[in-house]
Amino acid sequence: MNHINFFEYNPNDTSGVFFSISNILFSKQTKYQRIDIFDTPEFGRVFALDGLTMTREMDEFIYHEMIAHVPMFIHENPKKVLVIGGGDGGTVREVLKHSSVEEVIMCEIDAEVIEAAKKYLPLTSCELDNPKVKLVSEDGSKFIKKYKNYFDLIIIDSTDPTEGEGGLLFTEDFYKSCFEALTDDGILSAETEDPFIHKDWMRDAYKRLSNIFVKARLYMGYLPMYPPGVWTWVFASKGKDPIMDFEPEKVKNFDKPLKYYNEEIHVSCFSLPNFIKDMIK
Ligand code: AAT
Repeated sequence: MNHINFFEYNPNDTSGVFFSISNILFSKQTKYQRIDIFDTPEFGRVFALDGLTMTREMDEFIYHEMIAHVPMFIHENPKKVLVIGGGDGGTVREVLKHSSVEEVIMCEIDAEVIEAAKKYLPLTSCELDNPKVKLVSEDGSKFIKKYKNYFDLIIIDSTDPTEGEGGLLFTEDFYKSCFEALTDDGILSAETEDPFIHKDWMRDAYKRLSNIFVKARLYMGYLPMYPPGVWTWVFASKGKDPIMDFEPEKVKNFDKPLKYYNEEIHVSCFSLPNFIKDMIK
């Protein structure tokens, strides 16, 4: 038995998960948060912020494919993409699978996350040195205000909104700035938490996005790395519909490998169970 364990507490501090650590690679308290990167016997390499799993090798592909490809396949020709947060690079990796993309800006508040990812998380950070990528270390809620009518796609890959800087990426004012930074056929996707332990945040994020955007649809996926194993995102646009404007052939003919997302998941992820429909009514 391995006695060096990682305990991850849910927000109420009365439940959580644990797993063994086989090797610690990096630990540091930065200006913004505590970063830990370590290997585990079961889940591969884990990247945690303030004691919460952000990504792990075994199943990060689910999160990153769902946040990126659902909106990417609806936009006809996404050229300019902004990723807010997402410092491990997983979302940028997925965005760059689309050959139409000319420029990706990743605005990650904590430069030390980017640095650590480049060094210790090669599987997610593999495209961060791509010449199409521009890395910015700024608060996304301030950075976004510099742009009007510029991005085809904005992806909000942020930490939980409970406290600290992460909260800035869940306000209606921030979503409004995103709307203004998008072109007329622009699309946004955002991570919007889970329907159990963060259900109020999920509902609020969805409602706020619905107030600002012409269309907003919540979608769902299975995600073992975040308790309780199911996760949601929101697709929001100035008109494009994630089902009516979907062309399954584009996904079928896609020339890059995808491990979770496919043309059937694209449609089915928008089918919500009754308890979630009730929550966001
Ligand atoms: N794909 C990585 C998964 C993450 S990491 C989210 C990132 O958002 C963190 O690196 C954090 O430093 C960054 N971040 C937080 N606030 C801001 C901000 N205001 N501006 C820019 N970047 C920010 C997210 C996983 C979801 C967690 C689910 N439990």
